[in-house]
Amino acid sequence: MRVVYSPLHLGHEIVTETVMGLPVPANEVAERAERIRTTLEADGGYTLEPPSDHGDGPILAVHDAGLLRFLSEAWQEHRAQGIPRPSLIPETLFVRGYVEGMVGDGFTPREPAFIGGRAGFYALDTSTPIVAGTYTAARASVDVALTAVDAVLGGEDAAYGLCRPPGHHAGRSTYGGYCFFNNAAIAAQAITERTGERVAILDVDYHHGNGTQQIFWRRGDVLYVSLHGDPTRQYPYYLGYADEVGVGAGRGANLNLPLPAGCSNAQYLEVLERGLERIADEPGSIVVVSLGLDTYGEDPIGDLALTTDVYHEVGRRVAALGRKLVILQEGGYHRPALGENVRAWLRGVDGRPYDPTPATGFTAAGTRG
Ligand code: OKP
Ligand code: ZN
Repeated sequence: MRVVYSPLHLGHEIVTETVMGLPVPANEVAERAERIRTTLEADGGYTLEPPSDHGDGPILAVHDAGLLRFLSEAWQEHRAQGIPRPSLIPETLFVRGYVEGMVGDGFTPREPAFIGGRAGFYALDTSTPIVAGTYTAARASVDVALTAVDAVLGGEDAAYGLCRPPGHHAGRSTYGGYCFFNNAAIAAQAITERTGERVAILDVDYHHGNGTQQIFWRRGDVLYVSLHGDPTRQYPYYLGYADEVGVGAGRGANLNLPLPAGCSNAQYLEVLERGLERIADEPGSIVVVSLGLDTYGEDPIGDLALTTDVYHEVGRRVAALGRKLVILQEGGYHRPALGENVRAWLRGVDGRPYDPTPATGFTAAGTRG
């Protein structure tokens, strides 16, 4: 399988994130992508290639021009305004209460000039710091996704984009949840434009892909199916409920499958079947997968109980749809097992058996050997 990877992610070097106002060690760190890369290289069945530059066009087909401009300028502005901080975190967030009863009634929200307020105009949370290399990394991550699309449109059955930073929380005009541009949405949009076909997105990250849902909410040509921790207890909290089905032409083209805490492999596979049945009902030859491994039992921010061997089975079942797959990396924060979990998933897609790499000390059951 072709694997697209860019070292430019290394410039998005995050040391701490803030959670409920306090700094904690960052989860979405460069080591994640490096662990995946080295594990796939050691496997020998994957050929790594760099992304090619796809320009602004595919980003602007999905995102607001203001978000792109903000992200492209944010770090320099932050520096120019003389703020001696290692990263840019918004001072305020543009929450709905500011303008409740005003929007759509002769009032248009304005983007401020001061960077602390400007960041909050676009941010969803305070856990997504911007550093010197963030924009370059986020652009490379989009190009990784689009190069994986090129591989599949060029005839490959499946391609894997080792995207970092991830994308599925980024909305039309918002960044957050460690995401800046919505790689999967940009990929799906590019596929619909280039093939004229319908596209399905299967999001198996532990978190609901609120950005992807929002971008395609009114669209009937892009189906969004997501399995995730129930938003009553889990980020992104405000979206991801089962009764969110889309509107207008998009009605019925959004399927949320919330999962209980402690969800086992068997329970998970049952819910997965429902998602796959919905995708099988949909016309189209390509599925975009938002692949998160934060469903793993040992994930520091997830609360499901999946083990490495189930990822092989999930990959196998997704491939059994008989569609071409553009598989894009999202989350997964238990770094010691992350590479193996991705490798198990991809080997399932390839129809190759999975045995743990001995050197990692991990068994298929996910316990330290
Ligand atoms: C991104 B992706 C940790 C709070 C973390 C943000 C989670 C973003 C997940 N206590 N909040 O979907 O893996
Ligand atoms: Zn996640």
